[in-house]
Amino acid sequence: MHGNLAKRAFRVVLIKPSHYDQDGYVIQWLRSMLPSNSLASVHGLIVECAENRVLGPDVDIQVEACDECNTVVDVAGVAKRIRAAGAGMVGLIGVQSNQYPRALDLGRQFRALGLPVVMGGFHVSGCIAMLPTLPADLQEALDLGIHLFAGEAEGRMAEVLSDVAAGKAKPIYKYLNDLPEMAAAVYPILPRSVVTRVAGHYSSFDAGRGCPFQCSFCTIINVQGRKSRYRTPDDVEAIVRANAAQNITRFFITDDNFARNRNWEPILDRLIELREREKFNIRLLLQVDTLCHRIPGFIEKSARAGCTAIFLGLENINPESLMGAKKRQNKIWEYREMLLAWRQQHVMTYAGYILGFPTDTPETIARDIEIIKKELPVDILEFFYLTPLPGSEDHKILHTRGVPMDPDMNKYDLEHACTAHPLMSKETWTQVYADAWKRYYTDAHVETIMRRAAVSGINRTKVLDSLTIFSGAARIEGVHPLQFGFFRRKLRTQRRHGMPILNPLVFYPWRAFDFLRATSQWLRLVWRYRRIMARVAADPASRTHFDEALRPHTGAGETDHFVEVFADKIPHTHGAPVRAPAAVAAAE
Ligand code: B12
Ligand code: SF4
Repeated sequence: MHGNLAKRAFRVVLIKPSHYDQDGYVIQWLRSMLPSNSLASVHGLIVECAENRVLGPDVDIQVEACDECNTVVDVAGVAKRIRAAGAGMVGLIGVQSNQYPRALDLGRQFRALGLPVVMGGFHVSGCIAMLPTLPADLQEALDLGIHLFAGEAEGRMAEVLSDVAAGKAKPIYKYLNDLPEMAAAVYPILPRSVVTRVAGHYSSFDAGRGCPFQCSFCTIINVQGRKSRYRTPDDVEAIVRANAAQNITRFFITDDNFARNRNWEPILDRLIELREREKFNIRLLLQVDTLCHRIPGFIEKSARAGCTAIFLGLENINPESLMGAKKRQNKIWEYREMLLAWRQQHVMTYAGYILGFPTDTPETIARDIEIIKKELPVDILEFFYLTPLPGSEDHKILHTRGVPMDPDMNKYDLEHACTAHPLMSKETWTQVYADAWKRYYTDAHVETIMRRAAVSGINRTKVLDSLTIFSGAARIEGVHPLQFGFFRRKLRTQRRHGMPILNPLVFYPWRAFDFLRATSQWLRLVWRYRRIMARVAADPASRTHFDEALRPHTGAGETDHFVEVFADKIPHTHGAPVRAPAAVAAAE
């Protein structure tokens, strides 16, 4: 209808920046492992602006999107396409603190070419929400002429585009106190060409935002709020149908805690209908909390709706650490029951485990990992440093007290020690982190996990592939599995600002050696794990495998051994097992 009117174009190029590895090269893969929901959300918003012709009936808004984790950003090419359109802007999307230095470097290059740049995401929002003054790194962006967007962009994108198009964009857009409703919010959808760069062709959407809990290391509650907001089941169905129309039916639902989404049941019912009646081949990856098994029907319906794996914030098994971080909702005496409930539905479990709570020492961490291996039926354990992420209460407190924190945001990826620990030196903490991966992913424990998968009817190949990636990513590639992908790319010229671009004669031999080293380590790991799987498959005992972690509680008041270890640390809240430490000592 507007075709004849359109005389001008405005090109929006959306880039989700990656971050730098320890050598200063962009962490980038041929295929990344997980999709970016921030990119999908902002893409949806620009498409809405284009459909509504918010820049006038004669202006065609064009949009392109890429995730730098799986796509090389050609800065000159982007500039050329925007110039060819006649006008446009670059959007740096969903920038987390660890991605901020990379985002700034990209912004610097685009600004040098005279292009308008707008940046949003958790670093900008978290800092502006929690800190009394603008930190120096955000000021640096403003000095480069980059516009900052704090808060959520639903309902605000038209204003930003109009301001940029008119050359009147504000230095900072601040919408932190005015969180948009999620009912009827624009759909986060990416074109198939962007989604297929993610291994397994996973896309994503958020069925809700905000979380009612109060963990002190978390930034989410300070940016997206503690009041949960939800999409309607109709909207979720529409998102799934729109993706299915492009042959995409696998989704990472990025709600930090889908179990606390008030609409979880009608949403799952809708997905179950799509799967069972219309034969949509839906697969879901969910993030849930450790109390989700108490919600009647939640786990069963998740599995029926296509959930094959969940991420859990187990965080720690020491109640003292959990209380210290205000993670009061994690009840360690219920962990096993919760994990067994998922196993019963053949769903694989990934649990995050944080190292470096104030009372942690190398000995307690080693002890706790051994306890988990023996007593909790979790499949994948992933380790993180306790990190004062900008936007969290922890960060605000350290900042206010003037406690030194690492000034390099690139390190706020939960894989580095960013501040001092009361009991461990930085070297010890770093060693503890490296040792944790080794300690959990021993061949013997990998075999136990495979046997547990066999007896629980969990897809063994899926478990094996995850074990391979989670065991190897940090040790072989030096990156956390959540940042992992397939076939690492290191571009000589894409190096961190201020670091030298190496001579090709130095770079390529180094890169060839680096590639061969990693490839041979991966091949050896894959071969070893395949042999373990073959052994488990061939052993008839696998079908009847049983160990302590798989033993359900049989009677009231019965607890795991590890709960007894921490008996004197368990707060006497409702439902907690009451046991005197002395009695434990006697029992041992
Ligand atoms: C899904 C997710 C991932 C996915 C995908 C990443 C993504 N952003 O989509 C994966 C698994 C890859 C991931 C990994 C990590 N994540 Co993550 N992740 C999330 C999660 C749960 C949801 C992200 C999301 O979709 N949010 C919804 C979108 C819509 O919100 P948004 O990004 O803020 O975008 C809105 C606005 O900011 C704004 N906006 C954003 N960009 C732009 C750009 C422009 C131009 C404009 C105008 C507006 C705008 O508009 C958007 C729509 O409203 C968040 C928590 C959360 N609730 O957000 C953590 C979160 C973003 N992740 C976090 C972290 C720390 C990580 C990791 C570093 C740690 C780890 N090991 O897990 C890794 C490393 C990632 C990497 N280097 O690539 C932190 C970041 C905190 C911080 N200060 O940096 C968060 C906040 C969780 C937390 N622990 O506090 N993550
Ligand atoms: S449960 Fe997760 S999302 Fe909620 S406050 Fe704690 S860390 Fe944040």
